[in-house]
Amino acid sequence: KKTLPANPLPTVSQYACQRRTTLDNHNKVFTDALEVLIENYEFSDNKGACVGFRRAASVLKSLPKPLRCLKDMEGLPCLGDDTKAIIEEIYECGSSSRVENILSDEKYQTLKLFTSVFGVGPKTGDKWYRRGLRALEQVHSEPSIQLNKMQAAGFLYYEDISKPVSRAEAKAVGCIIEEVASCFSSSVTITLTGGFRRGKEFGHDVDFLLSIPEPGKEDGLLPAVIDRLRKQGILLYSDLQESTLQQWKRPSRCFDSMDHFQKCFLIVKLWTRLVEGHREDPSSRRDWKAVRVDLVVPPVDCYAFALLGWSGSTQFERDLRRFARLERRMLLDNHALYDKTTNTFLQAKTEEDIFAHLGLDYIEPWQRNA
Ligand code: DCP
Ligand code: MG
Repeated sequence: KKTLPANPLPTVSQYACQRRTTLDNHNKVFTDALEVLIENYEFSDNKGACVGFRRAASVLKSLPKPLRCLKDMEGLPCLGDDTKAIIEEIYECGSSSRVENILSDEKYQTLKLFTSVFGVGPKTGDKWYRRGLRALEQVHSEPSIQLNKMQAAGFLYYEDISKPVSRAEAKAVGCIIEEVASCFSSSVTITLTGGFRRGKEFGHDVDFLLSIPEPGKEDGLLPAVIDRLRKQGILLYSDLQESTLQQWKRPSRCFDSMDHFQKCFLIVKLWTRLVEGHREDPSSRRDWKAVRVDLVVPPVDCYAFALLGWSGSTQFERDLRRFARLERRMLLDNHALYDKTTNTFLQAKTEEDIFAHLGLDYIEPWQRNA
């Protein structure tokens, strides 16, 4: 008869959706280092290399305490040889030479700067870099560069929107959106999603789901919201995307694909006096701040899927979909859950319903910071 060890280590799942990951990251030294590598691979569009490091960083974020020795890594999933070597070097030298080299690399620094502009992704950033441009000023004063509407707004409001948005600012934005949306229909509900729903105190934007309980009533909601914001003089930028929902379409296998809901990406002018706890700063030149806001309007029968999909984190979403596909033969996206065994769509009214369909314990939003 085999005897089990007296105190077996709790096993850590390879899937973020089977772990509880709060914002209390005990292994920040390691995950910060891995995130530099991930970002650098994203700049060079090396998806394969990103995946492994993202999963490794996510496992480390879920641990209840700091790794104290190399032995602590034994039995943890998703830690490849590269990751282990980096952790080992940080133990021994306090930092990783591979990470330090990236941090001091001119191309990395420049792409980080360029992609910090709203509307500029790695491809555009790389194009500008190859043209010899190194500073935002240079891009702006280069006559041969045609910025699109989004990038032009990104440059115009760069100072504000490159700063983090606080929870108090997010709340103030929520009040404004609620007010303008209720003019369209008194039954509109608005839910804060994204990082703030996961308990973060700061974000790069504010994400909201807007919903109207009567099916089919949501058409026209976002145009009306945008129109009202414009009339109030607080709309600085808007990009409205009409719904391209095809109800019959099976959820795609593509993880990072955008969903098909009616949505808009906005920049709004937030009067600082509307922000709770705001204190007048006499040295400040302006009494407002530009804030990035995303509004999404899913139809009622998709609401739970949209809420789960927009609450993140991105890694948590990736692993939910991967778990569904590989462990349950199901396809999950922001619209629906499809069971390939029975060829049926599984309905859900709440996020709890979706976890139950997947045979997963419910993970609260603040435990999804994978
Ligand atoms: N999302 C996703 N896949 C993507 C982009 C987004 O699953 N490729 C989901 C998860 C995100 C949510 O949408 O949590 C909102 O996107 P944000 O980029 O606003 O991410 P966060 O709100 O989590 O971060 P931040 O606090 O920086 O705004
Ligand atoms: Mg966000």
